[in-house]
Amino acid sequence: MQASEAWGERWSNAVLPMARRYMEVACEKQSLVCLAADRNTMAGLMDLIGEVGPYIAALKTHVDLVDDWSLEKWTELCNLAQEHNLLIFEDRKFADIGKISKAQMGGIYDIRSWSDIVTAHLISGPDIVDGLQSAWQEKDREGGVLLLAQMSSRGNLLTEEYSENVVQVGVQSDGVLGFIGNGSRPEELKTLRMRVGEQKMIWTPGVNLNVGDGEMGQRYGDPYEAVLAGSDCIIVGSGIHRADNPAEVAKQYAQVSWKALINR
Ligand code: 5BU
Repeated sequence: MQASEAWGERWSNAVLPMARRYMEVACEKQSLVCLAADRNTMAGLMDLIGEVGPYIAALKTHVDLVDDWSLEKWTELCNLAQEHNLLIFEDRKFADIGKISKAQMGGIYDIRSWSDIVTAHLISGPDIVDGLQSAWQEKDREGGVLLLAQMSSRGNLLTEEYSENVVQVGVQSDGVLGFIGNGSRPEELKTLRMRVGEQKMIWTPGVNLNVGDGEMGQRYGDPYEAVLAGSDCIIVGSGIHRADNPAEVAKQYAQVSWKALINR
């Protein structure tokens, strides 16, 4: 199926090249799954990507939780992700002023050189998006920022009013790929989608085929419901990487997410 057909208005309204790239990859793979690869060894990560690579569209990393991290091994991981045609998404949750966030795209991890997408809070104001975009530009790379408009964890401090303000600023900003929405509460996602409109993406953590409470305040909603409510990408971590057969389970998430998109 053509991306324009599957994604409809989201495709025709997309401004950022990264948005279309994601929609194309999702169509090729028939999967709206972003794997949250929260394993803390390089070998564990490589095994996981090797197993589930065919069933996912994006790879979400936390570069700073790996015990045996090295630039050489990380480059291998990025190459493997590229072989599987995955977007690489560093969930760094930048929050500082623009120039420092820009500098933090460098450093040892050099996130600007391999990430396609990063997350940011808008707590410090709109210049954070320009800071992150200019870090990619200096490396002649394209990227997209996902702003946290909601979170999946219980008791978080992202109030309705705050969320509305994030959306208001974010929809106007070319460097913004979209927003993080809370996958554990479909009704919150619906409200978010109404506010966001049809142009920007909503990516959602806090989804699992086993709905309910997770560890340390994490909450899970149903991935099918999340997509129907307006999510464009389901971010799944332990549901896949802790499963006995990650490939089989990743395939299930892919099928559920694709079916939901087509029905939407
Ligand atoms: P889980 O194992 O599916 O619970 O992993 C969820 C991942 O999504 C994990 O990497 C979190 O850092 C990430 N996440 C989240 O769970 N909730 C949020 O609101 C945001 C990110 Br933003």
